[in-house]
Amino acid sequence: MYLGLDSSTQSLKALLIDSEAGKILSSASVNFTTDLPQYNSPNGVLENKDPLVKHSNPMLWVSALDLVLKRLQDSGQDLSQVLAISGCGQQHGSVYVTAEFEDLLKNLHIENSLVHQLENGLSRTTSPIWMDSSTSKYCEYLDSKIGNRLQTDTGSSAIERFTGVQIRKFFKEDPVGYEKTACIHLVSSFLASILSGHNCPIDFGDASGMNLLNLKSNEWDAQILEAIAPNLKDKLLPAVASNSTVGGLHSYFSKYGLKEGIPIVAWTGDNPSSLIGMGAHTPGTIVISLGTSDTFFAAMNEFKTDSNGYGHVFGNPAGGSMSLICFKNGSLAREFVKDKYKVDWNYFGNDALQETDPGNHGNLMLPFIVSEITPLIQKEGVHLVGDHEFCNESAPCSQYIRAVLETQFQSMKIHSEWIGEEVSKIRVTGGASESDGICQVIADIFKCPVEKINTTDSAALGGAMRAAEARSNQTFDELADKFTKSTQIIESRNKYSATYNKHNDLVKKALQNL
Ligand code: XUL
Repeated sequence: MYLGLDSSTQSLKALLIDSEAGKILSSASVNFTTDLPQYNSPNGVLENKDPLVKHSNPMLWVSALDLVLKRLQDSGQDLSQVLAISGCGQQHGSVYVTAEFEDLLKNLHIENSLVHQLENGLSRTTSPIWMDSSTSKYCEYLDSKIGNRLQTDTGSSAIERFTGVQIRKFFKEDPVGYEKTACIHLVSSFLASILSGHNCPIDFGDASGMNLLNLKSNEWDAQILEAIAPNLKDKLLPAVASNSTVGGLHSYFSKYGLKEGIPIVAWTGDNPSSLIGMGAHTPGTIVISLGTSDTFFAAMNEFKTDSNGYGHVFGNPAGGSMSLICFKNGSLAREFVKDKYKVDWNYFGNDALQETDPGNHGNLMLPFIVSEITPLIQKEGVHLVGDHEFCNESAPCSQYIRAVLETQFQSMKIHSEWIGEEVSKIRVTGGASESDGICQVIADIFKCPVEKINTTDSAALGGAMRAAEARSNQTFDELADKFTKSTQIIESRNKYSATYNKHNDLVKKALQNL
């Protein structure tokens, strides 16, 4: 048995697999809003007056770790059979710990909760997460200090949510807190550290979301580190390959029936983990993940960066690189339209699309319910483009539903053009991917078949598969064959090709006019 965990924005999930039999044995999950209301963090985020600031309480994740393992144990599986554990976390979010943190980890006692024993080990009580976009001035600074090399060496130009500029903001706003910080973690390495009982390194996959790792050498970039904050090198452990074993399970976790000392394989980011869990570890398959954020990612044949600055290159946990593009207004925008017109998901993802025509007669909706990452839009607002009736909001609601979906996926196609690699299929995951109607829109816009697979927890599954690959003789190809078989294929329809070419031009123009 191998165990995979996924600490995402809104929940922590655990998934147990039998890697030989190709079976998912059990899963458990903790919802941050409903299961841990005492943290006052609806959807996993702390409230803040400034809409650009998005922080979370790291103790929420720690509390969830105890709870999810308890729930997994209660599901009746014999956890002493688990041979190794890995996992992943929401990307970019950073956790700041003091020099005492490592002692607290080492001395964890089975009789107390993790939160009770670790809460005094933080040098910053909150963690900026990927939704934060309050660092534009630090991005300008970093770009001016490092120039174009920032993108060609780290895979991304300076990005608001990336950890480098978040660290600089902390150093500038709270130099004493920064000084007290002995080690800076990502969500992934923070949770791996708790399992292992010592500070664990960040893997190449998640480290690429920091603007600090030189992807040519896979080492922290000395010049960038210096530009961010003093002595930063001392606060980061050297990054490691994703299949490294970073520790053995601390005896604390024997309270859940797990065996002390089983290997902990380096944790990675949720998107790199999903690349594995979707069976997309080799080039040719794109993954579109429709979650809190919509993400687009794929293994890459060659290292190439986005001259427009929106796309990223991350380390692929299976080796080589992967592309990633993140859209913050994913399900948020779909939910906004669904709620505005008081319809249910079935109507949204099926009937509304039957009632309207592909291309929507050129009617578009650019929905920025929160500030957007791709393209960078700091001001919220919903923009309607099209005929008089549509722009006056007097068209049937089905048109607004088609408009939001088509514009989102066309924007995704436009913003992924820089990758320029051959694609044979798209695999979809996340809530909205269950709708055949939505998958058909994706297939028609991308002109490519869309496949569904039978797990919705691809990031947690990727964690379990990565643990199995690193600690057994099974390869990712073999594991993907067993765990990621396609269950349904939705073909793209040639007859709409010209309609969507025109639609592509319209969306490009609308984006330029924003
Ligand atoms: C990726 C990103 C998000 C988070 C969500 O760059 O910011 O997809 O990883 O958990």
